[in-house]
Amino acid sequence: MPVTKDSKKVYLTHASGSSAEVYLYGATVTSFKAASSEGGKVEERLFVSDTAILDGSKAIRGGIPVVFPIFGPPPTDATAFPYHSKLSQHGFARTSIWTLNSEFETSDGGVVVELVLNPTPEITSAFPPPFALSYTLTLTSTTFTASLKITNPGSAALQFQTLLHTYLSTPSHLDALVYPLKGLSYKDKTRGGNTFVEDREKVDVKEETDRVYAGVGPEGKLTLEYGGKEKGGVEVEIGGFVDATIWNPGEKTGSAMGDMHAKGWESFVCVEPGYVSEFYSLEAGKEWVGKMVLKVF
Ligand code: TA6
Repeated sequence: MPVTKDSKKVYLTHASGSSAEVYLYGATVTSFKAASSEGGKVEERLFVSDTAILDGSKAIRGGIPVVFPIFGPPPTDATAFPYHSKLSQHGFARTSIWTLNSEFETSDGGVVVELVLNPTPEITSAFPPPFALSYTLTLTSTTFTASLKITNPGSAALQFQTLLHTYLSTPSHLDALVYPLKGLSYKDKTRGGNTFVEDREKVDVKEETDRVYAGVGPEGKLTLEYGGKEKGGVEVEIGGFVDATIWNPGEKTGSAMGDMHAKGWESFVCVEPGYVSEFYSLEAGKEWVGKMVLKVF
């Protein structure tokens, strides 16, 4: 069966042997297993902490958390953002229960599920602006596509930030490289949030890295390459999103995280397509789509 489900998760299985899993909680994808080429060894491509909280009491540490309608800490300007300023870090999408709305196969055998999040009374009490989220996930033999459609059914503009907080598994963070980022400006959260211009052809995360690069999209592609003997990696194709955060907490920050297993930070690089450098203002009745395609190699 290409799609099965239980009370907590939806399971996608492709004829090639690739697979994916997504929690209804936060619409958090927690597994994408695929071979680098047809007939190759099927391997897990996402990182989820061994000590991730999976009972719905906290955002899942790993996989692909959905960030909406804010990225990072809430804005401090309560006049400009009376509702966003009261939200928790990264917003409520990643800690809300989504609904499986549809499932189907494409003509070339891709397995597709759509999850939706519409305002619940709890959400509306904290965030009154109307919105509708539709999250379409597509699995093929070597790719996984996440497409987030944000609709504004209201009569006023909807302000939002959004991001797919993708934890890509790596044999070691020490020889992982992300490119191309050279020439892009980035906000460095490890250096007071100041802005710099990337001068490296390939960016490593040997030190704690928390950088929001602007101008990666709206159409673009980043590559995460595993160095060393285990050559391989993941291409991250971006559509709609204009920014990308590159994050690895390193030992000091990582070891202080209650839901990060010991040395967990050595096994992932976050490559996070987003629209986060500013708030997007979605006009009444309009929709916006952000898309990420993971292609393993
Ligand atoms: O995307 C990077 C980041 O914003 C970091 O600053 C760090 O806070 C990370 O997200 C994880 O945030 P979380 O709320 O999931 O602990």
